Amino acid sequence: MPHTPSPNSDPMPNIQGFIFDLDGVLTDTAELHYQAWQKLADEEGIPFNQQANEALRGVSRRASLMHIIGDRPYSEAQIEEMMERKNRCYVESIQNMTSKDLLPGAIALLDELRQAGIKIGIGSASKNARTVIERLGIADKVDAIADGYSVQQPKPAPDLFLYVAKQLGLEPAQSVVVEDAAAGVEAALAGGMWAVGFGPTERVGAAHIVLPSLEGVKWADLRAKFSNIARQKHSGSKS
Ligand code: B16
Ligand code: MG
Repeated sequence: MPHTPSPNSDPMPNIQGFIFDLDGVLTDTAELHYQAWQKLADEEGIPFNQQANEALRGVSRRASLMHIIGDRPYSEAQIEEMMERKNRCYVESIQNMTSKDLLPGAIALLDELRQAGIKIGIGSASKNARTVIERLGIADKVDAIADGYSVQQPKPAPDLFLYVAKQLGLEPAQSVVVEDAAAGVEAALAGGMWAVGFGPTERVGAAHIVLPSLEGVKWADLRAKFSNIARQKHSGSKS
C-alpha cells in the first residue's frame, strides 16, 4: 500500500515546499487594502475603521465588501461597481511598489529555502497577486503561483493551497503554508499541511508554529521545530 504522509502520523516530516501567502506575509499590502476599503466606506457613508478591517484579512474582495455593507440593501450592480471602485484605488496604490516593500526577513528566507532545494509557491486570494509579485521583484524566486483566479472556493477552504502543492508536485504533508490570516491557517490545516502563523496568537494560534515576523527566521530552526512537533504527535498517538 502506498505511504501517504500526514502531519498527524509521520514521525519525521519530509518537507519539500513552502507556500507563502502574499498580503501580510511577504509584503504589507494589507494596509493598502485597508486604505482602499476605508475610502470606499467613507464615500458610501458606512462606518468602518482599522479594527473592523481585521476581519477582512485574507478574505476575498466580494466577501470583504459583503462584510462591510452588512444588511444594507445594495443591488448586484451597485456591489459590482463598489468592488471595481475599491480595486481601482488599490491597483493605483500598488503601482509604486518595489522590492523595498518586501517585509523584513522575507528575501533572506526565500533565498535560504531555494538554496536548500525547497520549492517555493505563493497562494494568495488576491486577483492582483501577479502584479504585486512582479513589483516586488520575486517572480524568478517562485516555482508556482495561485491567485484569486485559480480556484472557486476561497480560504478557509484548502483548495488554493492544494492547487499550489499540486503545481509544485508535492503532497500536502510535504508542504508548509505561511499565513497571516486565521482563514489561511484554517485552510492550511484543512488541507493537511504544516502551518506557520505570522502575527498574534489570537489570530494565528491554531498554526503549528507562531512567529512574530519573518525576520531572522532560519529554515534549519523551522525544520527542527516541525520535527519536534511530529515526534510529540507520534509518541502521543502511540500512548
Ligand atoms: P483582491 P492574501 C488577500 O490576499 C488580502 O489579504 C485581502 O485583504 C484581499 O481582499 C484579497 O486578497 C483579495 O484581493 O481584491 O486584490 O483580489 O492575503 O490571500 O494574499
Ligand atoms: Mg494574507
